[in-house]
Amino acid sequence: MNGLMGNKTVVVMGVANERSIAWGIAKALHREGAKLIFTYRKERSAQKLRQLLEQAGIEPLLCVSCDASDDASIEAAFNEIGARAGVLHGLVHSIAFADKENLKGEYVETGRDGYLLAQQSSAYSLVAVAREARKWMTEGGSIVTQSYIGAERVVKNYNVMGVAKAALEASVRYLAEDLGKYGIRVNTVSAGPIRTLAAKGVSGFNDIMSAIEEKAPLRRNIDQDEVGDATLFLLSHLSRGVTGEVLHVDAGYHIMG
Ligand code: NDP
Ligand code: N5H
Repeated sequence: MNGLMGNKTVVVMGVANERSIAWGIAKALHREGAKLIFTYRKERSAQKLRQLLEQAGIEPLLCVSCDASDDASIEAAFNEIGARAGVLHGLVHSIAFADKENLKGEYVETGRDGYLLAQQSSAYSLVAVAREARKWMTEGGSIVTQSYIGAERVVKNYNVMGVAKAALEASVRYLAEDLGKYGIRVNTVSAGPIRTLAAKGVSGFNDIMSAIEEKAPLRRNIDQDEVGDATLFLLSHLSRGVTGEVLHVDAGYHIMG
């Protein structure tokens, strides 16, 4: 067995390009010997992914399309994944979506459609994929999702996504209780801001990064590789006693008043 993840198969959802948090996670998992399966939504992401895998010399077990806001798409993807892999040991959920119009101004203006879009793509999607993935986690497993401090506190402009991340973190706890009896753990990483495609063009992103350089105990921002290593820990045997947890990978920013 080679590395921390030797003989383990992990599904990674949410690589859009080389800046994606999910790509930082995939690199860490590959380094530690995991067999990898990827899901994507847009064809553009699939093309990027294939390029990245080739450049990095990673041979995936499977790449399959999966729209996390569509139950039929999730079911079809996990049926194909199960048929190929037989057993799954890990799942990385690195997916969120909200309408740009709902990521600025006042939260009180959020309409029903925008609220539901954020919730179903960013929070319910974890519940739906956990339900499908657990069918193949017959040797126990570990599920890790990505959150942000806007789940716990009011962060300007995060608005509807803060409420979706609060639901995501509560879901992590309820899923941890449900799946614990099968030896499946469920945790989340709460990352500091990272310049990714999803973060592109959102209001206030640069100001938040500067505030962290000033205020965080480590006086710097964090990167995809640091989130990758922390997620690797939560997917590996090293974290076998940890479930239902929110692990902050944010240079310590969350402890500051
Ligand atoms: P990316 O833009 O790189 O990744 C976002 C991913 O979400 C894309 O791969 C996109 O796929 C996917 N996605 C969105 N909606 C769906 C859907 N319905 N079905 C399937 N896939 C979907 O950005 P990040 O890496 O930054 O984001 C990953 C996670 O990290 C998110 O949950 C985000 O909230 C979280 N996070 C990010 C932080 C940051 O500062 N960047 C900080 C803390 C948390 P496609 O393009 O193919 O649709
Ligand atoms: C406080 C902030 C800054 C303001 C809020 C940002 C929220 C970002 C989250 C969501 C995921 C962004 C989003 O859905 C953008 C889409 O409307 C448009 N973009 C896209 O469609 C691109 C092409 C695709 C790849 O994006 C998705 N989502 O599929 C928070 C920041 C400091 C930290 C941050 C950026 C957190 C986070 O959760 O991502």
